[in-house]
Amino acid sequence: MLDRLRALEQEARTLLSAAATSEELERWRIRFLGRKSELSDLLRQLGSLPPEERPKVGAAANQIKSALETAFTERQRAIEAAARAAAIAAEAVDVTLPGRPVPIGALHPTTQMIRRITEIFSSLGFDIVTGPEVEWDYYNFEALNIPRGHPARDQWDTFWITPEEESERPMLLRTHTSPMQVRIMERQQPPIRVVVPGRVYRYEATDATHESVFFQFEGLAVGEGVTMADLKGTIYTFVRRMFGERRRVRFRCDFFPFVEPGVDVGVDCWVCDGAGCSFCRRSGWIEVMGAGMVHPRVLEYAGIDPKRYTGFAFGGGVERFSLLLHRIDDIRLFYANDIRFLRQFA
Ligand code: FA5
Repeated sequence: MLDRLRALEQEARTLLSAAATSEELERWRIRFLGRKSELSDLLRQLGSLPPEERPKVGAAANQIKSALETAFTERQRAIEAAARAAAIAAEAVDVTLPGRPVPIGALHPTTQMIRRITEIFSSLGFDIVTGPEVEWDYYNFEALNIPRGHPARDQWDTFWITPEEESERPMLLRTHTSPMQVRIMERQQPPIRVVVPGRVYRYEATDATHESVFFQFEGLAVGEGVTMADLKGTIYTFVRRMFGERRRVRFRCDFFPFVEPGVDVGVDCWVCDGAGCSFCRRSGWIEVMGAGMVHPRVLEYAGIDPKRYTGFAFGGGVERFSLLLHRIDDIRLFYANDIRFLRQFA
């Protein structure tokens, strides 16, 4: 029986060191230390041994049992520790992995262009102000020398706000930023130098160069002795900073009811250097904005003495500048929200 006990211990130790998981360990425990194990059987048979052998074999059997129990506990601790280490390793952060990119937004091309325009005028001493998009008919038309029935109103058809009562003054979505000329002059005496960027609305069919909602910028300078030379100097500087220092600028007569004289401002084509190409429609020139000397009647409307003060005003389309500078062929791309288009300006 002693031999059998020793052989059993040997076998148990070999298999214990091979057990790698807690399931294998449990199977081992049932097999070698469980109630139905061979060792328990042998212990139960002690009574049938001759009395002189009993103490010796009994002591050896009990010693083997407790030795196996100790070995089991040690093995169990080792397997648990290994499992914990594996779990920690699985959760570990690999600090050498490259980071995931964080999506970063960018300014809309129209916002970028407004900033570029206003930065140039700021550097020339102009203040930047904004005004209401919902405007009285008075500021959008009347005070700009465009009375009711004036044919120029057809050029700037707009969206009207339905009045709640017959007697209410007519309101509309402004068709240009020019109403701010009057608003500014009403609240400030000269000298005045402001630029007004903002959204404007027109009731017209959209196409590659026309939107019904778009942005303009307005400029106004009023003071004593302000002349057409000041207007030209300001626009020369602005146009060259915007379109390139080598550009030539052309002023041609044009009509806007709120300026006299009125001009349209052209720049020689920067694609062909004025020779004529498909970009400038073979003319060599590109029209970029309207301008003129503030009409005396507009000064009067705003409460400024036209005998003492004179001024100039100018205005242009923000998207038109982007179209021209980036050679984009359709204005509708700006507000179609196609991320592939917008990303090109990021
Ligand atoms: C005006 O709106 C005048 N208020 C400009 C002005 C200001 C003249 C001060 C004199 C003194 P006009 O209607 O031409 O003018 O519009 C000015 C610019 O707005 C145009 O040159 C064009 O670039 C842009 N624009 C006009 N209509 C549209 C449209 N439907 N879509 C996009 N841009 C437009």
